[in-house]
Amino acid sequence: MPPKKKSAPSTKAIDTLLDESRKFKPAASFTRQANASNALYKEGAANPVKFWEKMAKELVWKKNWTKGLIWNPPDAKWFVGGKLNITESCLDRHIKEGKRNKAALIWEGEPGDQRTFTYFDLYRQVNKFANVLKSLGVEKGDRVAIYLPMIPELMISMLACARIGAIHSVVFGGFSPDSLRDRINDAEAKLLITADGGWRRGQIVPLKHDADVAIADCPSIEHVVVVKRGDFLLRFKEGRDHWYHRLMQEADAYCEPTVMDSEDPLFILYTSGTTGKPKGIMHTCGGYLTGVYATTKYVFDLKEDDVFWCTADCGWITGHSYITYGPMANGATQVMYEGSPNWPDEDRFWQIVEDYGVSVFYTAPTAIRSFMQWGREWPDKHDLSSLRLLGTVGEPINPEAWIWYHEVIGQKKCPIVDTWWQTETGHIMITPLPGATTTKPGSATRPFPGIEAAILDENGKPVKKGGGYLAITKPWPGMLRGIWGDRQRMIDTYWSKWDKTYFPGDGAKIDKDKYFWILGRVDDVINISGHRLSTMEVESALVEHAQVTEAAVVGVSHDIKGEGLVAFVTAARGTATDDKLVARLRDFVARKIGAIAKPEKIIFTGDLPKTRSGKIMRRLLRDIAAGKIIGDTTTLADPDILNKIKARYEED
Ligand code: 7RM
Repeated sequence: MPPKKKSAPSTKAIDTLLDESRKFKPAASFTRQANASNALYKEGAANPVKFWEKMAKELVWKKNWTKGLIWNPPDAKWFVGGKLNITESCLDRHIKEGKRNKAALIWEGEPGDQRTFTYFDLYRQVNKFANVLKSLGVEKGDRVAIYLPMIPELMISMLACARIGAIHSVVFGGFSPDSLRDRINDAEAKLLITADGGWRRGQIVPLKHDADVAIADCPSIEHVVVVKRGDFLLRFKEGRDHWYHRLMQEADAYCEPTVMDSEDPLFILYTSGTTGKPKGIMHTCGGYLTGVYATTKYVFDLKEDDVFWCTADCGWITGHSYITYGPMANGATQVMYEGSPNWPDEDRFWQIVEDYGVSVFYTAPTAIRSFMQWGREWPDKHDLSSLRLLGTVGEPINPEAWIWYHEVIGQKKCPIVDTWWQTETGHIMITPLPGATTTKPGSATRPFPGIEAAILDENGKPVKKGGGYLAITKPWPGMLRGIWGDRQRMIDTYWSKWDKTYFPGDGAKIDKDKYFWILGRVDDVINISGHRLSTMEVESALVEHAQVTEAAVVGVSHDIKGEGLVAFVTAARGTATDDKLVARLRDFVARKIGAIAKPEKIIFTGDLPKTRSGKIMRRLLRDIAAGKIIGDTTTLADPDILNKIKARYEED
């Protein structure tokens, strides 16, 4: 007999059980100096288009736009008729307006080498490299693939493309030759920028070697520019391959910025969907820069003296928006680091914070959970008093991780901005405004001014209380303009659930103060006896237990309940992972959120399967729990972990 499944009532999308009631009011001392105040919310709500036009006016334009927005769902045009080259906002204006000798980029390599670029240095390098690209036949609208480690040349390459109107497609340096090949071929890139190698955990990442493997099957590639990062072995193909430093020696110092339409493409960035083929998300010049500029200014509260550090790689959207474009458009000083957080030791990040006096720090919950596991003795060894604001992005942050971040890293004095957004949204969408918004651990709080979001049910009706689907109900400047070469897929994925409303694919709940709590991907919602639960809430309850550092919860089919829960748990260092702990954890979950959420099974594992950007891949754990053949693992950071978990699961 097939299992009897009760289905959820159609109006109620997700039940929510976890209740977090701690609140953190901004300190008066922070509020007094903050870039944002509550008035900004009012301004955004009164007239979103006018609000964004005001933000756009703070950038450099060659020609003013005639209309703020033309909205033909799902197509938006922002700052219509406006002309600009975004590098003038990121570089030229700063060297004209007193920041010529200000440090733009303070870079540290994993082996400990350091390089600092003033705004003038960066401006020079970008201009020269733009001329190099031109000399190799790159023209406006051509695609350029970038496959580099986190070195200054990565940012220089991106900005040089933008200078001449070429569309960059950055491929994360940790991706395999196959992934690189598919992305180059999809975009038909003409030129590839790579390096002889990069450093990761003391090992050389042989980028040029991997690139050679990839481009053996890339007919569109005409030239390869190779940055010399070390003394790494490589093969050169005469006529096709060129050393970056050689070309730079001969390049002219100034490159006239190509005049771009506000709606001309700026870049493509591939994001892997749940099914195989990655989607080339397209962003344009005027709207995207306006969105990242304004969110950087108000969410990170940047001041002339700040040292900003976003720990992401430029291979992800976070690195595009909050390393290359947002901070540069704000004339900020920022730190860039090449390597891993636990090399040579678990305090590398805190050493960097101390050495450079980092004041605004932006990282991912997965990193914070690692720090927690490594223990507070590592940050405690360092002077972190320069920090004044902390941020998170990438996944829901469990309240316990939030509190740890607040107490151990922020020393109880730094506001935390939990920022929700996506590759597709281009910039931060839901976030506290530091100094203005009272925060609640685990909540991304409210939409950024000028952004309108809602929680809807399947039929597009607002969910008044509890959980549903997150929806963005008005167009915003940084919204994706398409998927490269596949318009229908963009419509199907994001614009088909409801009318004229964007569907990000996340579940969320709203509380009585109209705060948003992101519950994770809707694919991760499970149905136990007719209750639709977000696995994220069960994970948060588990992480709250002192002996748990990380947890991933998935659904498996269950004869009576329809679905039951399996929890994969990483225990705190030195914990005995025995049956007693299993019993304690099951009881703990029952107490925290209710008996319905008690896991059927708890499997202890040293690590969880994660994407290369650190997101837990529950889909693969679902396959293990269901005894299925494991699905596509190409985006997995460390495939070995999966085999270990599988063996553990089958043992159990
Ligand atoms: C910036 C980035 C997007 C997905 C998104 C969510 C999840 C990101 C948060 C979050 C809860 C957050 N782009 N996500 N930020 N969930 N709270 N603050 O990560 O395209 O790589 O991923 O990440 O599921 O849809 S992304």
